[in-house]
Amino acid sequence: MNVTRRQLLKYSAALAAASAIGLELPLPQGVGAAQAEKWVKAVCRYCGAGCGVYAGVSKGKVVAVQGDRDNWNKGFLCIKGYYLPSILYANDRLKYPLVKRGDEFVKISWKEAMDLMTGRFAETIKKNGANSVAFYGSGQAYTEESYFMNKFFKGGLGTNNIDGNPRLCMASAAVGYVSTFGKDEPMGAYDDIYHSDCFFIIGSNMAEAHPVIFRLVNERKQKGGNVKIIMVDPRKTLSARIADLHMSFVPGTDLAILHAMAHVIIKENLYSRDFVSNHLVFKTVKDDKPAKVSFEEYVKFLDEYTPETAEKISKCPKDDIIKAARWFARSKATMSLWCMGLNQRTRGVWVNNLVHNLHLLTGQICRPGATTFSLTGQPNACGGVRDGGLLSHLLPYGRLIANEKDREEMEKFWGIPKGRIQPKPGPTAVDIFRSFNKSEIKALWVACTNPGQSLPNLTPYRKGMEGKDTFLVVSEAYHPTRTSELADLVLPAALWVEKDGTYGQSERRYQYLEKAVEPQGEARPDLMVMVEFANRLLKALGREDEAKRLFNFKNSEEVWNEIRQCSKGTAYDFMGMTRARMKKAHGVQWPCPTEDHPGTVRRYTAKYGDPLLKKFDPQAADISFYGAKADGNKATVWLRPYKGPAEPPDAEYPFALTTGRQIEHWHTGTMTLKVPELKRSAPDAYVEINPRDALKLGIKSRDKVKLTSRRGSIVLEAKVVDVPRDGLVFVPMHYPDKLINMLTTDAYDAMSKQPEFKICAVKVEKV
Ligand SMILES: Nc1nc2c(c(=O)[nH]1)N[C@H]1C(S)=C(S)[C@@H](COP(=O)(O)OP(=O)(O)OC[C@H]3O[C@@H](n4cnc5c(=O)[nH]c(N)nc54)[C@H](O)[C@@H]3O)O[C@H]1N2
Ligand SMILES: Nc1nc2c(c(=O)[nH]1)N[C@H]1C(S)=C(S)[C@@H](COP(=O)(O)OP(=O)(O)OC[C@H]3O[C@@H](n4cnc5c(=O)[nH]c(N)nc54)[C@H](O)[C@@H]3O)O[C@H]1N2
Ligand code: SF4
Ligand SMILES: [Mo]
Repeated sequence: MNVTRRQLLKYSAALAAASAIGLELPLPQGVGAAQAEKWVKAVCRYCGAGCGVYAGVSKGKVVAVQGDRDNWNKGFLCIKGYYLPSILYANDRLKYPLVKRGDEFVKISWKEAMDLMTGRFAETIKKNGANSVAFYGSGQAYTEESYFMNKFFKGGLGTNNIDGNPRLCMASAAVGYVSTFGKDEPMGAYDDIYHSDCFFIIGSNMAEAHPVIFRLVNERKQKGGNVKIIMVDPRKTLSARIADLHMSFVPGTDLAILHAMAHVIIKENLYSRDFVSNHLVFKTVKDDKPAKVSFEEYVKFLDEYTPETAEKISKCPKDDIIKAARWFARSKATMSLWCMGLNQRTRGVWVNNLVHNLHLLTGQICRPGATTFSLTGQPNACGGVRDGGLLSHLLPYGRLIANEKDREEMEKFWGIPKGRIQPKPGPTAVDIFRSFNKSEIKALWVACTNPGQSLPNLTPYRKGMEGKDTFLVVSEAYHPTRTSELADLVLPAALWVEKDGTYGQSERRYQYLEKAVEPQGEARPDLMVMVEFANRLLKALGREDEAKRLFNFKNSEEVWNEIRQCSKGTAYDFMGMTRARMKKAHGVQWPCPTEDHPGTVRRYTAKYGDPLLKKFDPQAADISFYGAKADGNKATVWLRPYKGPAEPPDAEYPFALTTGRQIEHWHTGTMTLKVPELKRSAPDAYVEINPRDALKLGIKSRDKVKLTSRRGSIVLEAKVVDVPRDGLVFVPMHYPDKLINMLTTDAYDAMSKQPEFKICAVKVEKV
């Protein structure tokens, strides 16, 4: 079936508008499908859901996209997926390297660009050491690209000045999993949605940010009999409209709600004694160190978190809290799903821990439908950055910079001298830019991310990026962006299926994307630019032999094969995911230790098929949290006291500002704002304000409204809708000419270093 643009828009609206979702929705092939001469297997460029797609190619161009019916998404895509072809052919695709001369960007050759870049990096390193350069990467780069840069910076240059934008996104979830279970990444899978009877969705607007996963939740609700959906969000989002229970509360207070749910679960005897005694330890923090406590001490800790107290703190009705606790504990299988509403918080790790606590106490974990599942933001935040270790404190596949044994293991694996990897974690995202502001970092390469728009509290960082004595290189597919406009050198990047590589997504699913078409103009795959850079730079530093031995990859497959070896023997283990197999498969879930292993749907349970369980914990009968070896393979229930946000509203700034997403657009809009249909559907920024607050302030829809925080102000059109709760306003993050991050705070979580994009205090005035 070939559909018109109008039909496609209607289809996607239906897919998003929860109430309209039915199983009868036809599967459109996308605009232009009839012209396709061949279909190339790939994955959607956007969210971490990782929908399988086929790209339709005609005369060397991608002309259509259709969903892969043999993949988990069963052929369904959201509106962004269907319009992928347009992003390749936008007018502002960058086709040549550009250098800044005065106020202008001038076209130069690749040779000149690489000479300039390696010259500047080499000079800086020779004069100031390796810690004077840095790389800021992305959860949207391919796994091979992230792994290569990580190896080059930590193992080649010997600096940990390398971090990625998942620090703004998944860091709290990653640290949450590690602190509770000893290892990162969810134990469950999308398959759990088919078996769950209670969905606890907290701080996630799935209908707009993960529409095709949300479709599965709806399908389950419609087919599953008495299936309950609890939605915990201070906005009544599109997702909240299908909830059986929408729990609204003052932003940043949900820690109190989660503790009160645990309180009810204990008081009403709804917890699992078996789980508590066999699989859990309880911990608090004393003198800055984790300290074990007893179950009884935990129960005592919960005493003060009665539903009444939680209601006082959060303004969420206590009856809602009690109801939620009962549904959560009593359902046959409960699945939690969350995203930035939890992670982008100064208490991001803690609130992640508290969700895990509920699953552990009730034993709602490690069986079909019962699991605690972090939704991933970017398409390769899991694969390239969390698993591959492109964060300043990590080494690949669960190893840590701070752990001597892990460093030695990687030094041996990479074939570099002992002691090359520095023992101290490097600066994280925000701190890289703070150092760049102070010229401590003097040369910075930014690839596949747009920090000039996406960092919080932009003003100082944009000033730093423009700095005259520092050197900023930006690899981009478009120009200008709010980052490339500040660069000294801009390198043109091949986009999406103009190159091949691997994504690792939400449910530990790795997928290979084939190359479908040639890059445009002189654009090159980032990986090949990185390889050339590494070889030239080491040569300039007099280490040509090492470059040839360690960094001379010819293609992504060679890097992939090293990655598989690097994962061998770890809790990840991709040995079974050969390139040949990945080309044919519709995604494979790790651990996958051998070529004939089908991949792992559920981890930490022998009964449901974790192939590594007996290897890491030979004594285990069934469930074992073997990532937490030091705790006897038991998971940790953390005692995390309630703390509010860094900048709550006050008399002078009486509203909370929250920021986030719309279904049509992707982050900084460089791609989706170039798609005419998406731009028409969502053309401009706005501020959502509810009718009660609007009435008090004399504001109507379309009025101009000025928002002011302690850091900046912005004028936006008002959209009066009953979505945000009282005292809360919402602004989308997507619009380059309306930089909402001029207002947001760069206060971050002490453990994950993830900034609190979700809450800051503002004044709201009619202009
Ligand atoms: N269309 C689209 N989809 C995307 C993306 C995109 O740019 N566009 N980006 C992808 C990426 S990288 C990410 S990280 C995800 C993000 O996906 P989501 O996290 O689902 O999306 P957001 O809109 O950022 O925020 C989610 C919700 O958090 C709520 N929230 C705010 N404060 C609090 C709080 O204190 N507690 C709780 N519980 N909730 C709160 C907000 O009201 C909002 O509805 O989306 C991915 N998918
Ligand atoms: N206010 C506010 N700010 C936020 C958030 C929020 O909720 N609120 N969310 C945060 C989160 S969760 C995230 S993930 C970040 C996202 O923030 P960014 O990563 O900065 O946003 P993107 O627009 O995804 O930037 C990716 C860039 O890479 C380019 N690109 C695409 N493909 C390629 C390629 O193959 N190679 C190269 N070199 N470039 C390519 C795109 O054109 C785009 O400019 O934003 C964060 N900022
Ligand atoms: S849900 Fe995410 S991965 Fe799937 S089509 Fe939409 S943007 Fe792409
Ligand atoms: Mo994200």
